[in-house]
Amino acid sequence: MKKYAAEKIKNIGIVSHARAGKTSLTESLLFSAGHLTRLGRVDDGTTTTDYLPAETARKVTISTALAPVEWKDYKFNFIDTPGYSDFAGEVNGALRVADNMLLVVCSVSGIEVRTEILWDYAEELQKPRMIFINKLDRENADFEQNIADLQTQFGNKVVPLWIPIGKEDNFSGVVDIIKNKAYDFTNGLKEIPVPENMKDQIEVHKAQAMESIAECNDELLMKYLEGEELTQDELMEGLKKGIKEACLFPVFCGSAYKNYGPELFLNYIAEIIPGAADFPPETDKDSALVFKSIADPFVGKMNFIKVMAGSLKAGQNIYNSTKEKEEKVSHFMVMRGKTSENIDEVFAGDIAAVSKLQFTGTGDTLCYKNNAVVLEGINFPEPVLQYAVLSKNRGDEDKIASAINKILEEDLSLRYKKDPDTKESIIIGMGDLHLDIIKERLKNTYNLEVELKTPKVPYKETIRNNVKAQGKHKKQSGGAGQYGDVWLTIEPNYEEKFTFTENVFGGAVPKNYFPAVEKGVQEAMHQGILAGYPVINIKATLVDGSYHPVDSNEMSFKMAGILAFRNAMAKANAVILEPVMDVAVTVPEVYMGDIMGDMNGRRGRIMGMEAVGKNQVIKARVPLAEMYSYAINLKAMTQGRGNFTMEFAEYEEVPPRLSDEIIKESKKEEEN
Ligand SMILES: Nc1nc2c(ncn2[C@@H]2O[C@H](COP(=O)(O)OP(=O)(O)O)[C@@H](O)[C@H]2O)c(=O)[nH]1
Ligand SMILES: [Mg+2]
Repeated sequence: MKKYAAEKIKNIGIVSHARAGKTSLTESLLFSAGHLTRLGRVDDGTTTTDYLPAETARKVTISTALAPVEWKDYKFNFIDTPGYSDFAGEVNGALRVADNMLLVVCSVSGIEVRTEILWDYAEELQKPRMIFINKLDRENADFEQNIADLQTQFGNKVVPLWIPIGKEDNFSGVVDIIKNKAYDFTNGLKEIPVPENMKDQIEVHKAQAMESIAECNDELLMKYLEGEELTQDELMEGLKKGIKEACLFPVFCGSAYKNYGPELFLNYIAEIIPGAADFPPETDKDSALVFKSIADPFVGKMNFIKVMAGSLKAGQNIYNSTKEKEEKVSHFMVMRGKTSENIDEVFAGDIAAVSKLQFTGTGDTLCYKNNAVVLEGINFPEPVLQYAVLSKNRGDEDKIASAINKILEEDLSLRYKKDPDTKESIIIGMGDLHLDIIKERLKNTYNLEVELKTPKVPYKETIRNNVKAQGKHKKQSGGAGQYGDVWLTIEPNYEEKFTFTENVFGGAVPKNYFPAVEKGVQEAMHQGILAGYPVINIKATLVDGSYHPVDSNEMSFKMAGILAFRNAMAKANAVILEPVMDVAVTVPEVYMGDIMGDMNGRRGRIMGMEAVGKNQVIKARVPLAEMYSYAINLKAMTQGRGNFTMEFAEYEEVPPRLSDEIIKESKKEEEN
């Protein structure tokens, strides 16, 4: 592939609600530019960018893929992203490096939840964006309704540049309302006369477009307000500037499936969409940001990069400034779906891939050591759906852990940890689809079968009363005897997990046995007497005891400590504690009532709420036991508009009924 200057490179992240047609549109753009000999189909698993086995099997995109298009003397780097919110991290990575966002809207479905969320995200980033209304060939496609909805939702700076000719099955071309030209798509791209019967419709849209364009440009606005017509050149220039400044959002349309529109669309991208050189560089030091990584035993390890300034040349001296490690690069690659072409150097504004790096992961900066810089990384949403990972086959546990650790290298929306209390391996992902795919990958790629189950709650036990009890360990069966005898007081200690002191008079227990007694108490605390959970918040004091000059030893006093603790706990009004979380739920206001009602059902206490932008944030204290399915329930309650965070707050006593249940459950487990 030839070298392109930043002025000729345009990076475009394609995003939408799932199934609006991103992958199909990407395919038809590649096809229209002559990069493909036939137009692949998502449903046949033959597209360029849905190439992973998990993608062709499900017919959905789960991983960002690159689709560079060479058009005239330009290079457009299209980035096809997944639509499901489970893979929002992939989208964030793509939008971190794409100067433009192309939002695809299905004409039949119109604005969907992810359409809104993605728009809001782009708004936050002040990212230039354009809209492609797709599937105009389908029954019930309604372009005018789409425009009305988009303008209601996102404002009158959403400006249709094309108006479709014909509807549904008869959709055949478009009219450019600014240049007043018409095109037919049915037999390749062909210019045709503007249909007479569309003149009124065109006039209405053109008047609106003129007003919107003028509003984004002071000079044009003056002229416009004085009642002068804006010329076509002025409109085009105003449009270009408005798009770059994320003030105007042009709308294009067509049918990816029929390949109606993409070729013309490429011309407009060349003409009016800002290029890599139109934005101020983040740095002046040669550097690139890794925005996606693949770690697959078959593909190998691969990192996708965008060069932010200068250039990076293959060689021994590439420096990962984030990890502070040197990397060897034998060559870079231009990727198109899964096919690649090797190159030696990548220049500012361009996107490429690099394989076999040792230390490098997503979000890292690659540069040169003698002129290093660390670029801003990528914002990944915190995953919230957790399961315990259980191996279906005994003995696979270590292999599962190492396979998941491999996957973690590429997937920054995934967490994996061992729960120190329950000893379970916990995986945390973005949603069921995400974790389902991980599970499938473990099976298909690593031949490891796992089951995902609701994690065990790490309950604890503690006491409510101050008590004193004895523990006596005595054995005299031939040979050397064993003798240890202690009196212990235990009391609740809300500040700390455990403290141990002694208050022994007159050497009733010799000093050198104190540590053994403490050890015994600590050991006994690993398993409470109610249901076997660890005991916390205890202050224990050794107050008295007795010893035997010959038979006493450390072991015996440790045993005495264990017995004393158990005896004491039995009398101390022991209770079961559960972890309670600080939860913050962010939802549009209309869902507030539902969220609060649902929180009651989860034994949650509302702690407060506040308005943040157009959303409400509800803060609540909720037992962890009630939160394991919340990611799924919240999605269902809000159609995916809500999200939440949670972190550990404190341990609280479980209500009596639940306590009985937990105790019963533990007895059952003991019997098994
Ligand atoms: N009729 C029609 N179907 C389309 C069009 N574009 C995509 N599709 C279909 O819509 C479904 C989802 O398309 P896909 O490209 O995977 O959407 P994505 O999830 O946004 O990548 C597939 O079955 C496509 O064949 C279109 O323009 N017209
Ligand atoms: Mg797709």
